[in-house]
Amino acid sequence: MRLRLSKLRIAPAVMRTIKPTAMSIITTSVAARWILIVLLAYRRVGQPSPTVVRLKSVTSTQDVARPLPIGSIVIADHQAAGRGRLDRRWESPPGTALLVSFVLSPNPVLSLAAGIAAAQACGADVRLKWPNDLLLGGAKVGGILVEVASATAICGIGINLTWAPPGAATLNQDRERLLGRLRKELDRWASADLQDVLDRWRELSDTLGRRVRVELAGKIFEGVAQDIGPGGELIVDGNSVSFGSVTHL
Ligand code: BT5
Repeated sequence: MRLRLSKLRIAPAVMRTIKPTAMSIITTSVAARWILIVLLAYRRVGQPSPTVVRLKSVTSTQDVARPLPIGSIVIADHQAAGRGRLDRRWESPPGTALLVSFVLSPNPVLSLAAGIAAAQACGADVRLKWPNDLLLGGAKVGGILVEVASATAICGIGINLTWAPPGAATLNQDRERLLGRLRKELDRWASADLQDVLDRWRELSDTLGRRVRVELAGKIFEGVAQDIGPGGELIVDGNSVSFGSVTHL
């Protein structure tokens, strides 16, 4: 049976969806074979995956993704109220950026894992700045925002493609191809071992080894970013920094 099906060059993914009863019909008549192949191909190609939501304009992809089940992905051409951390705005004119939110299982180092996935999807020139920036040539080209809902984590990723605010960078890549690579990388890194995430983040980091300024609520200090701790916190001159803003000096 396998031999005969493989002679028809049916994609392995299609073969997996063929039930045993259908298998016997397939082999009884050439016409029935082709009808079934066309129907299966239509089922796979003709209907988009229900977990991927594509929209022209939203307030924020994070808001659309929040009630959706794990595995869902929301992509928009434009956000009227895109946001960063700490109530900051994320700006991008329509059609100039990859703006996407993934509904994932909560994970204490998801922001770092998503940074790794995004950097690897973008290419070798993109580096990571703690806690959530993607840098190209030292300028911000993208950012990660993880928001925890009741039993899910909404992981928002924005990457500038053809427009960036002053001082920021653009990646100039095809949005769909970038999204395809990002989905694969995120599949892998969102469920990777903690130690693998920490090790890979260290390798991609542009922050470690630098002098940095840390701004926490009402407190500013400078020091050398030495390492990240087991929860993804930044270690600056022996002090553990779990949130706040970091400037490379
Ligand atoms: C971030 O916040 O970098 C996280 C950005 C996440 C955006 C995505 S898009 C899809 C999903 N839906 C959303 O609503 N959000 C996510 P933060 O580190 O707080 O950086 C925000 C700061 O970056 C702003 O205060 C600006 O200074 C700057 N900024 C705003 N838009 C930018 C852009 N397009 N490129 C570079 N920097 C920008």
